[in-house]
Amino acid sequence: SSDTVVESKTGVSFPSVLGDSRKLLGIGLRRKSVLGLKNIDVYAFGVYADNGDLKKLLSEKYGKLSLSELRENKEFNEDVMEADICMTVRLQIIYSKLSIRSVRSAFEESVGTRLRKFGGSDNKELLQRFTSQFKDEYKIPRGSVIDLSKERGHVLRTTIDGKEVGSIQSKLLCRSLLDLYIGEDPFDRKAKEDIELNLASLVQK
Ligand code: DAO
Ligand code: DAO
Ligand code: DAO
Repeated sequence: SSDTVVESKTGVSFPSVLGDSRKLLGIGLRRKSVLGLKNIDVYAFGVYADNGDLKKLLSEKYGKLSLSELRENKEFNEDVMEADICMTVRLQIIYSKLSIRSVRSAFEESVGTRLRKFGGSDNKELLQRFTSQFKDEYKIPRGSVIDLSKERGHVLRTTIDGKEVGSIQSKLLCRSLLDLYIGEDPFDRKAKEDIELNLASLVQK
């Protein structure tokens, strides 16, 4: 239907709006190579941002640039990741054998790299605080929906199948998380391009 968007490779569908005002900007796939032998599809993701926040916080600075100027503007992307914009990254799990242990180690690798990059070397404790929250009793079978929602004031709220599992106020964590999807070395380049194009058209006046 017109109010969902389907990821073509996996058939997973995403609503085009979450809540009242978070708009879907792009969808993609998180893959991981195992032992250098094969790639597994771990989850499909959709990135959403609050339309009103985008306009309120970024239109004044960027609203008069053309689409192509915006897409080449590195500062625009930085501002999207740094500003106090409500956003959600929705993950829909595809890989059926996901253990908490592999979530923890993937997190240390992907998010950990960014925490060090943006926050300096002193973030071992922060990282451990996050991963220790991944309780071994959580179950994340194929089909699980994990929402990583950035709320007002850089609060990251995590839900699994609609049930809240935790919430952390950390600008550094929010920035690091968004970097996985729209930063310099994203999981899915095509998704990042789509997201940037949609962001640009939403802030245009
Ligand atoms: O079983 O060793 C293995 C491969 C599993 C790879 C898991 C990657 C996990 C990615 C993070 C998922 C976050 C919900
Ligand atoms: O894909 O490498 C990655 C990291 C994605 C962020 C994963 C966060 C998972 C939080 C929920 C875990 C609950 C057990
Ligand atoms: O410290 O209040 C707390 C509980 C935090 C729970 C954290 C859950 C998982 C956070 C995932 C971050 C994904 C980037």
